[in-house]
Amino acid sequence: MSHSLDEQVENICSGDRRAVARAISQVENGGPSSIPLLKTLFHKAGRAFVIGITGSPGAGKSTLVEKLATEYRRQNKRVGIVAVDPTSPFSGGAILGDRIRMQALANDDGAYIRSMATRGQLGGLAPAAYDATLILDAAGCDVVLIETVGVGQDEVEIARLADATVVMLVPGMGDDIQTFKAGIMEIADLFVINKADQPGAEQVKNEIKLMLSVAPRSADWQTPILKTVATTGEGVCGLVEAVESFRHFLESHPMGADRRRERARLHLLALLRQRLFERVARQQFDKQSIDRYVGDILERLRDPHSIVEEIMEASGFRSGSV
Ligand SMILES: Nc1nc2c(ncn2[C@@H]2O[C@H](COP(=O)(O)OP(=O)(O)OP(=O)(O)O)[C@@H](O)[C@H]2O)c(=O)[nH]1
Ligand SMILES: [Mg+2]
Repeated sequence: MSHSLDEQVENICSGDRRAVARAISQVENGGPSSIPLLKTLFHKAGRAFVIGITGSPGAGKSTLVEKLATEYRRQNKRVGIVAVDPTSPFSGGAILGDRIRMQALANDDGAYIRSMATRGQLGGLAPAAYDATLILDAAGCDVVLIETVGVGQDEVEIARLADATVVMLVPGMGDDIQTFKAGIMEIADLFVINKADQPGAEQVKNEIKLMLSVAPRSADWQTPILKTVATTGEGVCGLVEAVESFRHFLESHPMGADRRRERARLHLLALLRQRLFERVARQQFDKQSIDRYVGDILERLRDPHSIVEEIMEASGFRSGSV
């Protein structure tokens, strides 16, 4: 290990917030320099409990995350927060809002707050969020909270990184629950109905109950449905307790080990996919050559399979080997 890497790892593991922030930027930018760092940090991590919090835009995720983090800090736990916002063109503003809201945590040495809004990165957001979580874990965070807007595939993938996934709904969502059902509802370990100070919370609860009764998951874990008012902190302690119960459940139930295995498998496959693609892309791809290939396909001069084989061969893969 080089001297500077040694030092960087030491600073991260001692919980130095600037070192942590720099390391996350480094992996977010995705350069090859982050790989030796991630290799080393892997052996320093593995303790943090990762909680994914997902819900529709404006559901109150950031407000709740801040209250959760404050409660964990009260219990003297070190907390990392990763807010992932791949969709919003206004994320700059939202993140600024979060910063102001999270002022108390921003001045707390036991709390680490990070937003990620990178789009179009080769590896996608899920691997970047995974790496950020690894860094926070190595930095000594007991809990890492990942906030995502629950709208797309990215979020489902990020939810798979978490030990516990909290899906947040709000009163008056109506048809949204139907849309949510498609991908996000299935991944909930806990449901939270936030903005319970507004009318209709009980109705949402009944809709979730109905949904759970027709699509039961693990027979051993009763998915709780909790109500919160994130702005006042009402219900937050109950949520922390419910998450703690789920954590105990995972420790003693095969589901816990299954999830860890599945997560390691998905991450390994994602990395392999990314590295293979990078290898080919670095050597063979620029926009012009892609456009040329696409033109050939459109004019039916060549079929895409032959083109892929040609690209792979030119990248050093023997023909027929893949
Ligand atoms: N009445 C009420 N308002 C709330 C509650 N929780 C959050 N809000 C308000 O809802 C708005 C959105 O809250 P955020 O925490 O930014 O929501 P978010 O889900 O993080 O939003 P995005 O990250 O932009 O998707 C803010 O004005 C909050 O003050 C609640 O329990 N009750
Ligand atoms: Mg937010």
